[in-house]
Parts: sequence; C-alpha cells; structure tokens
Amino acid sequence: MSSNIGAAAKAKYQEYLDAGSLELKIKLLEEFISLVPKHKATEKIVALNKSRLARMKRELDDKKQRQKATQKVVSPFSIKKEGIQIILISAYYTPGTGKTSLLNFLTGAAEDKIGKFTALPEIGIYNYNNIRFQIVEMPSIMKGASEGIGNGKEILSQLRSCDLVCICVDLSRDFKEQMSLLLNELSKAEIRINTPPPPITIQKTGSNKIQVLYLSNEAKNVDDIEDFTEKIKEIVHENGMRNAIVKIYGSISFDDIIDALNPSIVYKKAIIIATKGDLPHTKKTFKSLKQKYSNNFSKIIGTSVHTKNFPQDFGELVLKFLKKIRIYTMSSGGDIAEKPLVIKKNSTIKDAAIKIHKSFYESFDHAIVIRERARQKRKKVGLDYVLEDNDILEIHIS
Ligand SMILES: Nc1nc2c(ncn2[C@@H]2O[C@H](COP(=O)(O)OP(=O)(O)O)[C@@H](O)[C@H]2O)c(=O)[nH]1
Ligand SMILES: [Mg+2]
Repeated sequence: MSSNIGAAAKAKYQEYLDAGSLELKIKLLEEFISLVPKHKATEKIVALNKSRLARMKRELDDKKQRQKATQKVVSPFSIKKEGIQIILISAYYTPGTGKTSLLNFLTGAAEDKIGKFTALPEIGIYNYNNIRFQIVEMPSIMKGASEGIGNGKEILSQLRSCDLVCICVDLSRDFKEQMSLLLNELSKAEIRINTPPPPITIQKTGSNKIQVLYLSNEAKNVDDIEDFTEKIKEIVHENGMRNAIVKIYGSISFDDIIDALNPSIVYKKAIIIATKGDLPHTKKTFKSLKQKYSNNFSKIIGTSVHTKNFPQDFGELVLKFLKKIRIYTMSSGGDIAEKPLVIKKNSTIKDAAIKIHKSFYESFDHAIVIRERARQKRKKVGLDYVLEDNDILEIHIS
C-alpha cells in the first residue's frame, strides 16, 4: 500500500484485513476511508475501497434479508386459500357447536377432533361437481376476541380474505347470545356482514379543496344538500384530507362516509348454519332464529350432522348465494374441461378471457358460446357478450 496514506490509515487497513465478521470489516473500512488524506495520489485507493465498501454493505443486506426470510414466523392461524374458501365460526361453548362435525361431514377431515377443543384451524376440501370449496374451521370465538382474547385477532383476521363466512349456531343453546356475541366481535374487527360497501369513492386530488359530487338521483335525494355537503367535507377534512374528490353513487348516511374513509373495513357475505337440529325443542328455536335474523341473513340453514340432515346441494347453494356462475371451457378439438371456471354472475367474455389468461384477451378474435339450456348452439360472440351459468365457451385468438 502506498506510503501517501499515512501511518494511522495503514494501521486501520491492517485491522480491516484481520477482522473476522462482515459487520466489523465494514466498520473498519469506513474508518480507513475517512483516515486517508484525499488528494490526487490517493484518489484511486479511495475509489476502490469505496466500491468495495458498497459491495460489502450489499452483501450484509442480502444476508440480513435471508435471515429474516428464514426466521419469519408464519402464524399458525394463517391459511393458504385454495378454491372457494368457506370459514366456519361459532361462539365458544363446551361442548362445542358442531363445527368439526360439519367439517368432517362435508370433507371427511378431522374425524378425530370431533368433541375436542379446536385450538388451531382445521381444513378440508369439499368437492362439488368438480368445484373445490376449502372448508376451514376456526377455533371458537370468545367475548373480547376482537381485542385479542383467545387468539381472537388472528382468528378474525383470517375471515378478511375468505369468500363466505358460515356462522354456526347451536340450536340447543340460547341463539341470541351466540349471535350477538359473534356479530359484535365481527363488527369490532371491522368486518361488515351482508352489507355492500357504501356507494362512495374518495380520491385524493391535486387541487386544494374537497369536492363532493352526487352522481345519481338517489344520491341527490337528501333533505338539505348544501348542509349535507358541508358536513361531508368536514368529515373528510378531519380525516386529514385537504384535497379530495368525493363521488356518491347512491343514497348514503354519514356513517357510510366514515366507513368509506376507513381502509380496514371489509365486507363479507355470511350465512347461518344452525346445528344439532335433532335435539329436542330445536324446531321451535330454529323458527325463532329465522324470524329474528332473516332480515340480514337470506340463508339460514337448519341442520343435524347426527341425522345427516344437511342440504345435498350445498355447493349449489353457496354458488348462488355468492352470485357466481360456472363456465366450461372447450378446446378447439371439442374437449370440454371437467373443472369449470367459477366467475362472478354477469361476467362477460372479456372477464372470462382475462381470468383464463391475459393472452386470451390480448389476442382475442372471437368466442363461441354453447348454451344447452336455451338450446343455443355454437353462437359466435364478442368480448361484451354476457355469460350465464353452465355456458360452454370456446375462445379463438388471432
Ligand atoms: N345431537 C347432536 N350433537 C352434535 C351434532 N353435531 C355435533 N354434535 C356434538 O357436539 C359436540 C361438539 O362437536 P364438535 O363438532 O367438536 O364442535 P366444535 O367444537 O364446534 O368443533 C360433540 O359431542 C358432537 O358429537 C348434531 O348434529 N347433533
Ligand atoms: Mg372443533
């Protein structure tokens, strides 16, 4: 090493060479660089070591990232979603409501767990006409779950990404107690059940004001629209937004505005499955349950696993409730896929093409739809054509 760099820097460089760990090497090399007098003769040494230093720092970063990745603890409550995900929940009681029994009845899973406390999620696959439904039993929900009681936060957070929540209610116990506990915890966890998101969008803009637009006659139908608008502006302003455009598409309340400003709210569809319908007096209880909750729950099913009383077409019922349809794709050779594509009702050819693969949309030429129920033979259609349940679809690309 050149004598231009001085004794102190030289000594530091030796320390750097002798150092064992990457962290220490980085620290010493940084110190060395700062000790080197900066002039023409040392220019190259400094540049070289600076780039070496940068490389070592990158190396250290990578190492840390890798460590993080291997250390990362996956929550035992987290579930990889497969197919249409249905989550069973119930209020905590001993003996339990019958979730594991249901799971086992539908999927064959977890037979040995029936009658035992389910501490972690149990999973099974329910196959219905080649459609896969992933049934997940969550541990029972206790009062205070939304604040973390009984792993409540982890349990409730899993519901946020599911397709359908099944609220299981034990007909041999007080159903109001079970329902109010569950609905209360769901609401506190910002999970809204069977309500659509409010017809509002709020976007930040560049202009320094809050604008409110009413985009339908229904939206305009408020008593004092000026006052209403001022209040909306205040709420939005209070949420830290100074410049925004609020678009209202339907009739709303102030609570809807607050909800629209809260990004953590999710909207989930739910049905009620009443269990143990074979036990005495449960018929009357089921009737009262239906009476009390049918406003919010259009599907309330009375069941008994013990007497095998359960809708045989449960898969059909779920698809209908979730407003999904099945599309069977056909290859140009005329082979119809066994497994349908499950998509939203009123989807178009374009939606289906994108769902199959982007390239089907990008290179789309035309499609053929066979609709057996309507005796529709090979009809040639374009991207805007609206699909129906059980359509057979052949996509031609250019
Ligand atoms: N009478 C009756 N008992 C049931 C029924 N389903 C489940 N059970 C009983 O209820 C208890 C709890 O069932 P389990 O499936 O473990 O409930 P979980 O705690 O919600 O998972 C067990 O003793 C089951 O045998 C049913 O349809 N009828
Ligand atoms: Mg269980």
